[in-house]
Amino acid sequence: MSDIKVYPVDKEGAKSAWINEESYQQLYQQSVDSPDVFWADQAKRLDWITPFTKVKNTSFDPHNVSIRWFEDGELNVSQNCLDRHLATRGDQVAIIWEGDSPDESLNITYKELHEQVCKFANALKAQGVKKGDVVTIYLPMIPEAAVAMLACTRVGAVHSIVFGGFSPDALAGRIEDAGSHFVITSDEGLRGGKCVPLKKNVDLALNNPNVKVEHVVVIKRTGGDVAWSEGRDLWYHELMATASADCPVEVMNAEDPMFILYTSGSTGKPKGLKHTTGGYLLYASMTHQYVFDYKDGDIYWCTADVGWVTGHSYIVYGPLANGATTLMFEGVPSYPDSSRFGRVIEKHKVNQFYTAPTAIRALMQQGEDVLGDSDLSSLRILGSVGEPINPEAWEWYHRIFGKGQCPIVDTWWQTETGGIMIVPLPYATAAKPGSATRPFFGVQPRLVDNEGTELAGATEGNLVIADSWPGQARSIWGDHERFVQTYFSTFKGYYFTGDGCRRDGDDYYWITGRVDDVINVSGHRMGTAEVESALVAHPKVAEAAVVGYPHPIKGQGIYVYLTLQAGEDGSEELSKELKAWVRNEIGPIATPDLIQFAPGMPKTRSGKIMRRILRKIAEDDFGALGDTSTLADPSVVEDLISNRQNRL
Ligand code: 6R9
Repeated sequence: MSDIKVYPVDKEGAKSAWINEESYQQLYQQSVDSPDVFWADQAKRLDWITPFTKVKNTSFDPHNVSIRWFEDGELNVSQNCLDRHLATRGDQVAIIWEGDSPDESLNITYKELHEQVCKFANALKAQGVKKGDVVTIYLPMIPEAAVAMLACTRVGAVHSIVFGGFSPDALAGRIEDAGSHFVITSDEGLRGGKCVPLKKNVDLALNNPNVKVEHVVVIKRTGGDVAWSEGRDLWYHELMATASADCPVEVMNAEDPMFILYTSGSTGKPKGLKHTTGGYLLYASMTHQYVFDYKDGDIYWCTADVGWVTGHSYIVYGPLANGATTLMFEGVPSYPDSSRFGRVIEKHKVNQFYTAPTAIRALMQQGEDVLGDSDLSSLRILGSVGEPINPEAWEWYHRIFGKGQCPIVDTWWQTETGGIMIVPLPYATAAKPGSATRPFFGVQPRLVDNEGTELAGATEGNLVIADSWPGQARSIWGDHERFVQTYFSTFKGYYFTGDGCRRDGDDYYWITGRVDDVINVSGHRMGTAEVESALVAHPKVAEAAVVGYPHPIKGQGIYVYLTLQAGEDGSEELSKELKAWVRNEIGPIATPDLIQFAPGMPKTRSGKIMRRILRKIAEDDFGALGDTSTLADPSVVEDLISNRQNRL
C-alpha cells in the first residue's frame, strides 16, 4: 500500500482554522486523559437552564450498560438552536431552502424560524402533545420539517422521523413500535419532478389496527388531492393561522429523550435508537463546527434527508445550535439535469458541501463536465458520509468539485453514534483517499479479533469503541436488553460498531464495511433479514436469502437467492413482480437489484444457510468458496454458480 497518495495539511488555511495539527493532538490527549474536564469545558458552548454538576457517568459493562452525560443539567434544544441567537443574529438566514424546481427557493431568518417554531409548538400543545409524547414526522425536505423537529423539542416531545421513501407498512411498524399518537406529514412530496403520495401512505399505515393515532397534521406542499378524516386530520396552515407566537420552552433534563430514529440491524425489526438532549446536542454542535471548520457567515450545505441521522445532526441540530446558515435541498442531484449540485453551489455560494459517495460516483459516471459551467469557487471544504469512499471517487471529488484546493473530510459515524467519530479534521490531519483517518475528540477506537482480544499496531479487525462519548445513543426504544445484546455483548467492555476496519502504520483507520448482515445500499442501511422477510411473505416464495454485492454506483447492491414454492417456476416476469413487491413492502431503497432462482440453498446439516458461500457467488468470486464440506448437499453450489446473475 506504499503507493497511497497523502494530501498534506494546508498550512496557510490552518492559520485561521478552529483546529490545527498541534491543537488536535493536545485536545485529543486531554479528551481521553481527563474527559470530565474536557467535556465540562466544551459544554459551555450550550446554554444551560440549570448547570450540571456531574459530567460523565457511563458503563459499558454488559451487566449494567448505562450511559449518562451531564445528568443533573437542564436545557432546551430549541432554545439553544433559536432563542439564544435572536439578539445577535435574528435577521441572519438560518435556513436556505432550495426547492425541487430550480425556480423555487426561500430564505428563512432566525427570527422567522423562531416565530414559526413557537406557533407550531403551541399548536401541538393545543392538540394534546405533552412532554415525553412521541410525534412521528413523515415529511419531504421542506422547511416545515425543521419547524416540526424544533417544535417537538420546544415542548419536550420526542420526535421519530420516518424517511419519506418508506412504505405505509414500514411507517406503520415504526408508529406502533414507538407508541406514537401523532403524525406530521404533507399532502405530497416532490422529488425530481415527481409526486410522492405521503398523506395517502399515512392513511394506509393508519388502517393497521395496531396503530392508534389521534391526530395527523398535514402540511400543504403540492396542493394535490388528499382524503380527509374529519376530527383526526388537521391542516398545518389552519393551526398556524391562529397559534400564538409566544411559547416558553419546556425545561428538559440533559438525559430526557430527544428523538428516536429507526435503523436496520442484522436481525429482526428496525431498532429505534434513543438519543437524549444534552450530550447529543453538544456533540452535534461541536463536530459540525470543527469538522467543517464552520465560521460565522459561511453557507453550509449537507445533501442528506432529515429522515436519516445525517439530516438530524448536520442539516438541523449541529448547524442551528451553532447559529449557522444551513441549506436544505428538496430535490435530487439529477434534476432537472446532473449539473444541479453545481448550480445550487453557485446560486447560494456554498462554502461547505457534504454529500455521499454514491452521489459522487453517479455524477462521476457522467464525465468531467457534469457540473457544466457552474462557478464552484465559493467551496472551501468537502465532506463525505454514509459508506466507504473509494479512492477514485475521492480523487474525482477533490478535482472536479474542489479544484484540487478543498480538504475532503471523510466522516465515519452511525445512527448510534449521534455524530461524526472518525474523520480527518480539515486543517489538522493529512488526508489519504479512502481513509476516515483519526478519531474525533473523546473517541477511542480499537480493533479486536473475533475473540475480543485487542490488536496492536498496523492490523485489521472489528471496530469497537472503548469508552463513551456524549453523542452516543442511550438505548433502543422500549428494549434496553436488545441494546445491550446488539452493541455490548459481542466484545465485553466495548461498544461494537458492526464495522470491520484496518489500521495502517500511521494509526489511520480505514473502514472496510459491515461485518454483520447489514448491507449498505447507496449509503442506506438495510438489514438482509428485513428484505428476506418481505420476500417470504409473497405466496410464491418458499425461501429467500439476501446478500450484498459490489455495485459500481450504489456501493452495494441487493442480491436475492430465491427458492419458490413447489410447482412455481422462475421467470423474468416473476422477478419483476417480486422486485415491485419488496418496493411496496419496505420502500424503493430496498428494491432487489438481482434475483436468482435457486432450487436449493447451500445449507449445513443442521439446516443453516451458509451465507458466506452466497456472498462469494454474488461477488463473482467463487474460486474462493472455502470449506464446503459441511454442506448437506454440496451439489447445490454448482447450480448456484452456473446460474449466477452477477458476472463481473
Ligand atoms: C452516518 C451514517 C452507518 C454505517 C456504518 C458504516 C457506514 C458511514 C462511513 C461508513 C465508511 C464512512 N459508513 N460513514 N463507512 N466510511 N465515512 O451513515 O449512519 O445510516 O447509521 O450508517 O454506514 O458501515 O456502520 P447510518
